[in-house]
Amino acid sequence: MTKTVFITGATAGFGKAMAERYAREGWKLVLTGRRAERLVELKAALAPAPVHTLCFDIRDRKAVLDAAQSLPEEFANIDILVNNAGLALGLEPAQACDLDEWECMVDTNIKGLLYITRALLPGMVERNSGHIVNLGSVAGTYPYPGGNAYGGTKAFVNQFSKNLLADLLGTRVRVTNIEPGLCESEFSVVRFNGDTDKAAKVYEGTEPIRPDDIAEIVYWATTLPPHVNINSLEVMPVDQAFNHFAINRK
Ligand code: NDP
Ligand code: 8X3
Repeated sequence: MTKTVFITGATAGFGKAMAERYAREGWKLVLTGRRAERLVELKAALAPAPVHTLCFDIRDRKAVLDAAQSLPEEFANIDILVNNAGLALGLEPAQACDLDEWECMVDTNIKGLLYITRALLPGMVERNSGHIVNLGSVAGTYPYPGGNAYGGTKAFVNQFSKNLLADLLGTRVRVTNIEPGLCESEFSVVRFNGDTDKAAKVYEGTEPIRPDDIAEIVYWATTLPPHVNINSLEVMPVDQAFNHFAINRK
């Protein structure tokens, strides 16, 4: 039977690359995002793959729950939920951050992820089959200046993923937290509020991960034999590594 993958934030970056990857393998796809025109374009580009699009803001609890309820019968049994929609806003030190931006990251990266997970998880448990893939980040483990609330939201994703596994013991539902490092997508354009020059500088002179790389990793993790669960997977470009502790000297 053809399987169904539900990808949030499929209008750009990782989500779009994952949509293309699963479509190539003949999966049914439910693709979400706020930019309706991009969903229309993506569906056309993926044709003849069976695609159902849902346009909603993941921060809107009612919209999320209504969208999940509205799935047509042929797309209703979700085999994989990829909680990918998310964003970082700003890179200012905490004391200078915009509280609205912090709230937006919490509402999107944490609350939105919770809404759609809560909506689709019961069906997976009932069918005793399913896989939730969360997009965490290296920022959820390793602090860096300006990472503040964004890193905090991704630390939540890490811990929530592991706690889901605790609750799901005894079922065949899998949970994986993918934690990428530097990857070129629209991520930095969003982070710097549309400043494309500033965003391009993040990747200047280096070879970042590409969305296709993440799509390949997610596809691999979700097509392993059903008794195997990748709990978490950190992935960085070869051009990225760790730094030493910072010390303030007087
Ligand atoms: P992009 O900015 O390229 O894509 C983000 C996607 O999320 C878009 O499709 C966007 O759709 C969707 N989205 C954002 N906010 C909302 C919202 N309120 N409601 C619905 N959809 C929303 O970023 P990436 O592909 O790079 O990032 C995907 C995920 O991976 C994020 O969770 C990010 O934190 C994480 N990540 C990214 C890394 C990177 O370096 N790029 C590294 C580590 C993790 P639309 O605007 O149409 O709503
Ligand atoms: C995105 C990676 O290092 O910009 O999650 O926070 S980083």
